[in-house]
Formats: sequence, C-alpha cells, structure tokens
Amino acid sequence: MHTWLVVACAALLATLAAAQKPGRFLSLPVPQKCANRPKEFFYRGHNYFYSGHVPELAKRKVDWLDGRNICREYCMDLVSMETQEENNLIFKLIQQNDVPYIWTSGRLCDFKGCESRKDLEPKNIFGWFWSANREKMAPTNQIPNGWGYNPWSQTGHKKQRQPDNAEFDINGTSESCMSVLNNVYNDGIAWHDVACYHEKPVVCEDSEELLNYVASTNPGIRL
Ligand SMILES: *[C@@H]1O[C@H](CO)[C@@H](O)[C@H](O)[C@H]1NC(C)=O
Ligand SMILES: [Ca+2]
Repeated sequence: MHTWLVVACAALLATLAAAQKPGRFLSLPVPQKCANRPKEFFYRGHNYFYSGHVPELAKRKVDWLDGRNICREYCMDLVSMETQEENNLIFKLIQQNDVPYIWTSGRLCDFKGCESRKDLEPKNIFGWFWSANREKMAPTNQIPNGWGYNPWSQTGHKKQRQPDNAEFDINGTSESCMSVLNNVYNDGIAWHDVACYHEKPVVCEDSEELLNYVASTNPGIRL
C-alpha cells in the first residue's frame, strides 16, 4: 500500500509528463461546483454523471487530463470500475444512451516513478491502476477476482486482445489511458487502452479525497 502511494505522488507528475502541452496540472476542486455537482445516479456512497447529460458539458469532448479536471472541479474524478457491479452500471449507462465511448480514470503506470517497480512488469499486464484512488487493477490477462468476465476487449486495431498499445506501433504514441468503447471494433462494450490525447466525453464519480478536502476547508458547506 505504501509503495503504491509513492506511485500515487508520481501520478500527479505523470500527468505532466504524459501531456503533450507543457505546464498542464491537475485542477483543484471548486467548492461551489462541488456543492452543486451533477448527480445522475448514486451507487455505494458515490454520485456519478455522464458529461453528455449535463447541458454545459454536453458538447464537450476532451483529452484524458482535461477529463479528469472537468470532474475534479466538481470534487469528482473520472470513473473507476473496481467491481463487476459498478462496471455493469457504467456499461448499462453506455448501452442505454448509445454513448460511443468514455474516458475512465484507468491509467498505465509508464511515467516517472514507475521505472523501478518490478511488480508492475510486464506493464501491459500488471501496470494498470485507477488514478482516481490509485488502486491497482487486476492483471489485464485475467478475469478479476469476483468477476464473471474479463472487461478488456478481446480485439482491437491489431485484432489482438487489449491492452495492445496499438497506436505505439503506428507512430510511437503510447496508449496509456483507459477508455470504454461501445462496439468500435465490433466487440460490444469493452475496455481499451487508448492514447491519452484522444477527445472523448467523460463519466465522473465522487472523489472522497476531494469531497473531504473541500468539506474540511469550507465549514458548513453542504456537499
Ligand atoms: C498517430 O496516428 C494516429 C492515428 O492515425 C493519429 O490520429 C495521430 O495524430 C498520430 N500521432 C502522431 C504524433 O503522429
Ligand atoms: Ca488499444
């Protein structure tokens, strides 16, 4: 757990290293926005929303870091699906609303601070985590504990199972961010590694860390 936290700090730097444009940072929460954040559905103590259902965000498609920052201003972060039940809710949202794709908080640990982590090798199997809470993901080639299926797609650009880092083979751009794609490769709704610069709508999920921070620094605020 503690070693993972080291990576956690590095994750903040990582977003910088990974960004094409220099000087990009994670946004701080905006108390007023946190108090009035969109709440589309509620599951196990967390609120969620799809950006396509929020009038002021409905037309926006953003890269992965901007996606995190849209959510973070609301005391949320990109969605993390640690359980099959939660994943099913997100898949249902995508299916019922015909959403083509979304960003999640899934991220490959391929930035500064990750090099020395032998436990994350090989990266395509052991190197993925949820950046919203820094929880490690199950090995990508296995059905996660407690799940009935492997959420990573069995196919993609190279007709290989995901993650396949396909864009790296095309032009050297790593597929370091995790998206849920809706049948883009005739593969149903499934997880894919995708280059972080692509622009997509987002699903945001409450961040306990940011909500606690805003609650403790704004006495009396109702979140
Ligand atoms: C890499 O290839 C993709 C897909 O063709 C393209 O959209 C992207 O702009 C390319 N990136 C670079 C750095 O050339
Ligand atoms: Ca891929």
